[in-house]
Amino acid sequence: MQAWVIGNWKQNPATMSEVNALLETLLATVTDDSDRTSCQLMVAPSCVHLATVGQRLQNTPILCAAQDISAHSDSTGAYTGDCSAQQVADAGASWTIVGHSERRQYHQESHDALMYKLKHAFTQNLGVIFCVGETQEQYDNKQTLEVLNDQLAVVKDLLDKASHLAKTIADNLIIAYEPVWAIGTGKVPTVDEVSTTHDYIKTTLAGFSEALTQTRVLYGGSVNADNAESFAASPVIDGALVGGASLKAESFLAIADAFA
Ligand code: G2H
Repeated sequence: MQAWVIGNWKQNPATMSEVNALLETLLATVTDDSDRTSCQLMVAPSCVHLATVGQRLQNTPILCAAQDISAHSDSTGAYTGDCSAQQVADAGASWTIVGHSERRQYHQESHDALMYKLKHAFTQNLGVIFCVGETQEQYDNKQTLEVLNDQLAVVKDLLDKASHLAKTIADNLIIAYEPVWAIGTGKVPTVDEVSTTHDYIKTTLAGFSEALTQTRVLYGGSVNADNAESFAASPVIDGALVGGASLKAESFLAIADAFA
């Protein structure tokens, strides 16, 4: 299975000129070196940078994703501060992240809100990188699988409620397993721990629908140029969702090389 390496830029960089510099360095390297494209690359800029990045990446080997979409409507409406699936797709995104733990933590995103985000994304033909993962406390209490089960139930509920979207979901869903305690901390689980968790996610999805057996499961949480190779060696780690290390072209591309 082709690995996918996705840069989640979060609320970075600070300026449009830094965004352009990062983008041009990535594009110059990727288009000069066709080997780099054996791994699918994607970046998720902040919403204010999305249209510029999305337009620049049209017809290049790098895909563009939004970091989030509105739960309230897939198109337009009186939802101040929100951006809809239709709007981000029009701006050049073909994917969106949904359910990142920072959204869950700082914006109290509920099970239903996440389900509607998934539904709106798929309705507008956006792929979804759906993030799941346990907190430090849940990890310490050995509740990881239980937590993942609850979080993945969003996908099951959507399948039950919108069976007409089943094929779209199967073709356009990626799961990113991101233990909250590993995000931006430099702490990482062992490759064996991640592999066991990914096996569990894959089995759970296959239990929802046979069509989900091929769903990619990425690892995220303090992935960097030094540890990427160890994660890439696992046959059940299908790529990486990268935060801090995606803000420098050199480290992002080194991670991509590890998965290529
Ligand atoms: C986890 C990850 C990207 P970082 O949030 O989604 O960030 O690699 O900085 O831990």
